[in-house]
This record gives sequence, structure tokens and C-alpha cells, in this order.
Amino acid sequence: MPASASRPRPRVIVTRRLPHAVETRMAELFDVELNLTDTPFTAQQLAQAARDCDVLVPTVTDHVDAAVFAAAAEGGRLKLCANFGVGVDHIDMHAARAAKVAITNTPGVLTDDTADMVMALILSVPRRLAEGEKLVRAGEWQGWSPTGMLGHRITGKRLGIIGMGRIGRAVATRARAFGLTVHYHNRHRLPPEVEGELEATFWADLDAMLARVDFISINCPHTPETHHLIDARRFGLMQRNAYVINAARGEILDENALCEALAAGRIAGAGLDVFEREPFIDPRLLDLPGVVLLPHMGSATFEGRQAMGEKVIANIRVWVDGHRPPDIVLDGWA
Ligand code: 8YV
Repeated sequence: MPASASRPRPRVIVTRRLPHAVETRMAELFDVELNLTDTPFTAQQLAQAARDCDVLVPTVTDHVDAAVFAAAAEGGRLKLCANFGVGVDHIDMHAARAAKVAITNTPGVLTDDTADMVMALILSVPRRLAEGEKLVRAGEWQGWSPTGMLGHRITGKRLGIIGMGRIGRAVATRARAFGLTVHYHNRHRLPPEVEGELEATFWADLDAMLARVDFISINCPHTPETHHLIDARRFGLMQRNAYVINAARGEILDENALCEALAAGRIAGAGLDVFEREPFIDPRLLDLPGVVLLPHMGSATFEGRQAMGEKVIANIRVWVDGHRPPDIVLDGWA
């Protein structure tokens, strides 16, 4: 069972720096250990933290693997892993279940910011925003020309969204305003009223959709089923004028196959906010034309990060009070 309200303040360890107000509130509510240097924990530090706390607050930069849960079992304290972020693919769910540790995340509050970033990439890649900016800054711009910096039009093109959860739908809403027609592939077809509202066309067959759209936006979670979902074979199905946008998780794209497809001109370009081995960037991506690269900043707004922190606090507090946290991903005491 979770801790009861009468127990002493839970010992909470936070692995990275969080917004100031979030850290301050955590210090008021919990016996909290903050990471004031913001240096990511080593595997040993993470295991030690799991041994020493009741609640661990990790982020996407922590590999909360079986070794961490083994350390937690040794310590006998860790009962809740309150992730700061919506994706939980860096947490070993099987090991968490075996160790009876509950997992929560922070859905909903980063939907709009991430969807905005997807749209920014959809606009940036075909319209060559990054290249244009570099040209101006390098002092190399010679002035307007009828044939200068030509890119491709967005309006009237087809967008194929892979993963029609909260973020996928928010992307669809924005895309329609830019005159894109919306296509999607999802494990489950959306209810007709939602499909109608988004004017979205469902493709049960991902391969068939990939062959027919101009933009592909990846918005599904990274799971064993979606690992390298877009591989060399699927790049081969895409149109030569297609652009791939990924603001979900790098591992959903086979990055090597992406580099090869771009280098061979199999596809026209890519907009990436996430990478397979962050923060490592495949050097080939740096030299390829038609590529816009961002440092995993989809949810990086002051408002979003504050709201994520508040969700983490709410999840911990509800758990401390002996109730099921609102954003439960894995129920540790079921
Ligand atoms: C977060 C993200 O900022 O929430 C997610 O899954 O990818 C990011 O936008 C990051 O995960 C923080 O842990």
C-alpha cells in the first residue's frame, strides 16, 4: 500500500534541475534532495538514489533500468517513480512491476507546445528556414532574387500522422489551419465524430499511407512495437518529395536508414527534435541538405515545464495520501 498521510514526509530524490517554483514547492512539501548542478546522474548515482528514497523523480535522460530497480529492492523504500515527462520508455516497466514500484508521468500539459514544435518543423524544412537564417548571419545574403531560396509549398499537401493520441490530434488541428489534409495511422481508429472534426482519413495499413503522403509526422510513443517502425524498407515506400518530422522519440526512426535515405535522395528532407542516441548526433545529419535539427525542445516552454512539475507534485501528494495518483502509468501496488 502507498504511504499514509500520517507518515513522515516522503524522501524524494529529483535527478535534474526543475523550474525554481517547482523545486521550492517540493522543498516545502517533501524531504527532497535536489540536483542543483543539473549534471545527469551516473548509473551508480541513480542506483544509490533508488536505494535511498521513497519517491524518485527521473527525466528522459535517466536510464531507470533493471539495475536501478534491483537497487531499489535492496533499499526497500522506493514505491513511486514520478517521471517528469510524458514518455516513459527510459523506464524498465517489467522491472518496475517486479519491484512493485508505481510509475506516473505528466500527460496533457505539453501537448500544445509539442504540437507547435511539430508545426514549426513542418514549416521550417520545406521552406528552408534554417538555411536562410544561416545565410543572413554569415553575411552572405546578396539581396532578393526571383529564384533565391526557393522551397516547397505547404498548403494543399498531405500530412500523414503516425500516432493519433493527444499530440497527434493537436498536430492535426494545427495542420488543417495551414491547408494540409490530414491522414493518420493509429492502433485504433478514432471515433467517427473525432475523425469528422479533424477531417482525418484513417489508414489501417501504415505502408499504404506512407506511399501517399507528402509529410510524415511521428507522434506515437516509443515501445518495443514502435522501435525502428520507420526503417529502410519503409523509407523506400515514401515519395521522393516526402519530408519526415520526428518530435516523439529518436528510436522510432532507424537513424542510419534515415541518413542513407536522405543521402540517396530517397526522401526530400527531415525535421528532427529527437535522436536515437541523445545527445549524440550522427555526423552525417549535420552535412545533409534538407535537414533541420533541434535539441529535444518540443516541450521546452516555461509554462509547460512548470505545469509538468506541478503534475509531478500532485502525483506524489495523492500517492502520499494513500490514493491512486491521477497520472498512473503502472500501478505498483495492484
Ligand atoms: C520532456 C518529452 O521534456 O515528455 C516527454 O516525453 O519528450 C519531453 O518533451 C522530457 O521527457 C522530460 O523528461
